[in-house]
Amino acid sequence: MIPESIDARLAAVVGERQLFVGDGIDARYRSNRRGQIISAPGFLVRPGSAEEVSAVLRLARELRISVTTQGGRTNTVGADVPEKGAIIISLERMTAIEDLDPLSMTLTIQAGATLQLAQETAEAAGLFLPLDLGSRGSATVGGVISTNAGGLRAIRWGLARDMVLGLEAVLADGTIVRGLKKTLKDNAGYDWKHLMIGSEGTLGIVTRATLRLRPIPKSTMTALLALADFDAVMRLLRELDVDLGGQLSSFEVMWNDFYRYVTVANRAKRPAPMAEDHPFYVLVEAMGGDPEGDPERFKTVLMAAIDRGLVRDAVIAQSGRERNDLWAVREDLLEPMTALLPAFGFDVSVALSEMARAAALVTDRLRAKFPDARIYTYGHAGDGNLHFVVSVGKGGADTEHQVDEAVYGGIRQIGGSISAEHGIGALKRDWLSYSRSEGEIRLMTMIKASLDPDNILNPGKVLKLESEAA
Ligand code: LAC
Ligand code: ZN
Repeated sequence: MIPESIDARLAAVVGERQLFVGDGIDARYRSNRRGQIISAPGFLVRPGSAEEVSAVLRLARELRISVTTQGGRTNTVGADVPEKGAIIISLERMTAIEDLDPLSMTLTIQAGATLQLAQETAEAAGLFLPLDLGSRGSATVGGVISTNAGGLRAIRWGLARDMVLGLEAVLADGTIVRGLKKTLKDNAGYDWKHLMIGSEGTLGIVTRATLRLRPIPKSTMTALLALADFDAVMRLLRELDVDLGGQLSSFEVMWNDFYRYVTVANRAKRPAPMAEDHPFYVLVEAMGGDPEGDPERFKTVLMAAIDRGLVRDAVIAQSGRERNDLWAVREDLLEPMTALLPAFGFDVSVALSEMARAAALVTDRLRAKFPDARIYTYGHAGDGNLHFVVSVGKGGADTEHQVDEAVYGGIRQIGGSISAEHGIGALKRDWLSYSRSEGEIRLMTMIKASLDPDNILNPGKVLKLESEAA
């Protein structure tokens, strides 16, 4: 008997129309977002259910072919790029909204649905999914869960992890683990879902999730503020936290270099909302339940901060359009950042008390190696999360390594994390030991070995295993 081909066996699981082989796989599935890593996967399957995902994994394990899961492919660290010859499981067909429970305030949705669809589904029911990030229109529910995305409102509502009540995931051996609970409290044994959340496709494949929703805020107040130094930024954070009565939901900081560069680059599209010569800018948003009183209080609190000299200038959005224009300063980065290529992006975190020192140290270390480096600094100040975009005029692996060393060496010195919210993926794997102890990495390796002994799930990501060639 002639053994059945892999193609035929995969087609038997997902159907011929949902299988693509070799060169028949569209280019967009083969590389990471910026095209730094390009791969030659063997197969792309687009399953329609957890059962199909399970059958594909059983086959992959039997044949010893690795699997990389893809959602919206907005990952910044190459966690969504398959190995040569691997099977890509794209969840893009699994987009169904399965249950919206207004009383429990939960949304159960398939992993391939976009974050935006989840947000809009909640809103249509008068509810609110607080997780929000620039790539909301393409990033998927499964993707934000498996990277434990943070984004723009983590200061108030936490990261993706904090919004997942229940999960369905498929393990490397094909076991479908169903735990779509709607309860906030569930201490019945190990909370296994947290192993899947943030594991970047290396421990299991998330197929459905039950998300925690909140009542939809009735007021949204947005302002751009200018400040003289980072001390003032931190003092403002503390004061707004208290003075806005818990309504502070975003606190995004931009160093002058970032603000100036982005507003000048986007000037043809929209004028800068404020002069470009302030050392720091903070985009503040608050959300509350009193559409009459909240904006008044917001204004009063900000005016008082100006009167005390803490804030040098302020623009408060008076309409939805003005709000979008203020957010665009922080979010409309595609063209300005594309103009910098080749460039390297960073996503680190340090204690709030160390943020200013970390930014200065990283800048010094970069300039020592690359005196003409262009460095743009911004981040989610309330979370200790700094982003750097660094352009040194050339790309390539050697340059990248030197730039990485300058940044991560500084973060190691300060005791921070080399990834706040984007994950480790393929691009940061070699630096994991800069912010995780030996014991931590050993524990991670033990978890990986126990859940995926054959290293089928997204190999080459997060951890460097002994079994892999040096
Ligand atoms: C941001 C992405 C880079 O905050 O995390 O814009
Ligand atoms: Zn970010």
